[in-house]
Amino acid sequence: MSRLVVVSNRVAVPDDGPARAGGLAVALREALQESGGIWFGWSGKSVARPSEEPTITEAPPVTYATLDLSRRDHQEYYNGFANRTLWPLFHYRLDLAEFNRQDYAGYLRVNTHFAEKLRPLIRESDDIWVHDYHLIPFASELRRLGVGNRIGFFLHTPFPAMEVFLALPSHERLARSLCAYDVVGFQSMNDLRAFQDYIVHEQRGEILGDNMLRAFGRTLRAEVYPIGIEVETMQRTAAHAMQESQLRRLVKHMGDRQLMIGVDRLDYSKGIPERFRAFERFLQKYPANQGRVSLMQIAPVSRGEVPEYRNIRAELESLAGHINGVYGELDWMPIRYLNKGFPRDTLTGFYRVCRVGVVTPLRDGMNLVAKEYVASQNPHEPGVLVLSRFAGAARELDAALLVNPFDHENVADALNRALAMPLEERRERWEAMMLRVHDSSLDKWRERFLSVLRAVPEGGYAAA
Ligand code: GDG
Repeated sequence: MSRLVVVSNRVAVPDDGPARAGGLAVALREALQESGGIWFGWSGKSVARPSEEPTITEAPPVTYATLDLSRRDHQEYYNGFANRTLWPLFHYRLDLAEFNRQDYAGYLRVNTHFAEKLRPLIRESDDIWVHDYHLIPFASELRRLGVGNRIGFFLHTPFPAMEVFLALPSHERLARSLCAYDVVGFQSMNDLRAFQDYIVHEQRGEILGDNMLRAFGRTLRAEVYPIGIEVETMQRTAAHAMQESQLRRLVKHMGDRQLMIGVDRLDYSKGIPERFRAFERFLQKYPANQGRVSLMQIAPVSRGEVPEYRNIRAELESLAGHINGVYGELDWMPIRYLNKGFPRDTLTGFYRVCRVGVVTPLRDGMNLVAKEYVASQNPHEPGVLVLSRFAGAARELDAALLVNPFDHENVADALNRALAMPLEERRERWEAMMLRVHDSSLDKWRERFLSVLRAVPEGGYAAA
């Protein structure tokens, strides 16, 4: 088997401890363990004078190679173009997208620099797998340096509709860069279709069938690979978590009241303020639930240096305060807003004790929380998932109660229906969702992508 080189913005170096290693990190690490290879990317540090050479951590058969960023690169590449231009644009938030030439130049500069630093570490037979919107130009930079290896790319976010993508001044350069890969993976059909649309209508590219396309003088495969979770681990952890003291305390405190749960990085794409408003509407419209049902919202801070993220934090604090002030009682609070993270094991236990999982992003590539909620349920007494139709996960989890997160009335009704749902229906829906969660487990996602990448003919498709 050929060696694998994984490139991602952040690298889960083993010395950094298990806290940061989420499911995706574990899956990528496993792939690297199997075939041996390199995991390359940013160290997570921004420093005054970054060293020219990557820091190498050997953990055979895997080599971790990370680079620090200068403060300026961190600002322009990461906080700037990646998180203030591409992230909002890819999530349909043109109103929040900043188009700043300097940030764009920083984004290209870091991609070039990273590619130059990886170049000497690559062997001719390596397969290279690049992740996410931070690194779209990475393959074209490697190609410029003469790298002819198979290179794949997976986009974790949505790919926006053509009209939205066109608002990006550098749309053509980015699309051209995407076509420098041999395989481009998207989360859902929606994303793939949007990309094809752009290629055909804007760039006069060609769709060749069998998910192949030709554009910018290259032939590549663009396909859907819905990402998933580690299903069995999640199920096991959730069942055990019930013995944890935090969980016992929570269950005791709840008594015969019900809980709904939301878990999201504190990000405007996740629709948390809209969710709070819909929950308020639910309390107004179905007042019998006052005093009986609370929404527990876990929202660890994310990208705190970007102004839009500070704004949403302030907005949520004020909304939760307002709703709790108006509806709360001495012994009951409608919203339990926890602006911090919890250990993964505890989280799975939270999912299990909450009767309703409220996953209502305004846009989301996939949304793993939806799948985690489903996998953590007690099979005999599963809870109900209320899921935004704008999450990639809605394509697979169509047995959830699908909602439009912009429509508070619609979400409020779904919350009420979820609470009242008879056990038999809950089980039927849950079983249907579990089948889908198994079908697209994290292992299967990784194996599917890598087997397609490894099947690319030497020298790329055009050469075949
Ligand atoms: C991007 C795309 C796509 C959350 N709070 C805590 C915690 N989490 C974990 C969740 C889940 C993960 O973080 C979040 O994953 P999501 O998929 O929901 O969202 P993004 O972070 O935006 O991820 C997304 C994903 O990439 C994968 O391709 O699905 O669409 O935006 O696993 O459980 N984990 C712990 N404590 C917390 O408080 N331990």
